[in-house]
Amino acid sequence: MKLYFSPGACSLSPHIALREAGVEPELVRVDLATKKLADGGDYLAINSKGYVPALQLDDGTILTEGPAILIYIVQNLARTPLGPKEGMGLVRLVEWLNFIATEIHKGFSPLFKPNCPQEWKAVAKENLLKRLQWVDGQLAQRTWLLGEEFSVADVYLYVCSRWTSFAKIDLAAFPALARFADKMTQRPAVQAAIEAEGLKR
Ligand SMILES: N[C@@H](CCC(=O)N[C@@H](CS)C(=O)NCC(=O)O)C(=O)O
Repeated sequence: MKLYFSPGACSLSPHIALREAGVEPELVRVDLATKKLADGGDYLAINSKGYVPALQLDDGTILTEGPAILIYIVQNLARTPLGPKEGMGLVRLVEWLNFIATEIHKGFSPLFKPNCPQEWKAVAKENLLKRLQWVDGQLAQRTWLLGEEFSVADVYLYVCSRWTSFAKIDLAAFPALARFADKMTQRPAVQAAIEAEGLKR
């Protein structure tokens, strides 16, 4: 199984989830600026959308879109549960994944774009802080996003929380989120993925 990734980007979330599932993926690094692979290959031939992550299954099938890949891992690969596979439980998981993808992940995006006007960045940051505040309130009441059950939604939120330092957001302002991120960092799958992506400080 091949995971197309860029160090520390949102592709870290399926990377961690795969390791949580007991799968060590073959990592293929993508240069997001040139859309080239380490061997000079064309990433656009793998994922014509040009962004990571993409997961290539052993039969050659390519999956894209982080939340869809996470659901695939939950339903097909996890040896120990990484979230509900069906019914209302799955609906709740998708509810969280969509929130993280559209409100948190994409909330950070303008802050990373050098060509984004400062006024736009300021508005984006204000909105993102509101969302982080809300998540902080949720985490103050539960162990994991789904309650007592650890899931791929926690992995995705953790990966986004790592971007706060780059965005000059003090995680200490969100104590429950900071505790959650700390707890996530202790997990062996997280440590292994961070090491494999060369992110260990
Ligand atoms: N909708 C996509 C978004 C993925 C995404 O934003 N990937 C970023 C890294 S976190 C990327 O590759 N950006 C480079 C680009 O868009 O050219 C998903 O959920 O998987």
